[in-house]
Order: sequence, then C-alpha cells, then structure tokens
Amino acid sequence: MKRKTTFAITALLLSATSLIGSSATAHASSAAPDCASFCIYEHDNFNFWGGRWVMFFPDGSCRTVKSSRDNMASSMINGTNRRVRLYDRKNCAGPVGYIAKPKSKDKDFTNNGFDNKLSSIR
Ligand SMILES: [Ca+2]
Ligand SMILES: [Ca+2]
Repeated sequence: MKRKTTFAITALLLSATSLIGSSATAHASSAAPDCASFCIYEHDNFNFWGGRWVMFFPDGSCRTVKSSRDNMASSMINGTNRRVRLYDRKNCAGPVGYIAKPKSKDKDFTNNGFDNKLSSIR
C-alpha cells in the first residue's frame, strides 16, 4: 500500500516537471509576441520596436478606441475565437474597414488600406 502511494506521488511530480519543461520550451522558442485576447499595435510587426498598444476583450459590443489611441493601429493579433470587425469611424459607424479572422495575426494594415485608421471595434 505504501509503495503504491510513493509511486503515485513520483508520477505526479514527473508529470508536473514535464509540464513546466514543455511550457518553458514553448516560451523560449516563440520569437513572435502573442496576445491572449485582441490586441492592436501602433507599429507594424506587433510592437516589435516598442510603441503603444491596446488589448480589447471583444464580446460582440462596440468598443471605441480612446482618443490617445485613435487612428494608431498598424498591426493586430486576434487571439480570440471571434471574428473581430474594425471600423474607421467611432461607435462602429459606417462600413467595416477590416475583418480580423479568429486566431489570426496581421503584421501590417497598409496592404489592407487600413493603416492608422482604426477608431472602433466590434
Ligand atoms: Ca479613424
Ligand atoms: Ca495586412
């Protein structure tokens, strides 16, 4: 009985160690930044050279970017399972300017005609 318990604890410790090991490896090998929710970055390539950025938690309602971050976004990471719509105008008015697919990244909005335009998201 005692031997069984010892074995169980050892197995638990081993699995915990391998979990820590694998997550550390994943972190070290991922050079590109990530975003747990929906993030916009002032610069191309996800804020790689430093700059302003904003994280949103999209839930289907409209979020207007605050004025200090208005018309700023040049790249985005959508870490959510939602399709996020980006608008040039505040309060999600007017046409959708850009649609961010679930679990997608775009390192530059220029080729989408949407660089430095983002004012609200839904
Ligand atoms: Ca705008
Ligand atoms: Ca692009």
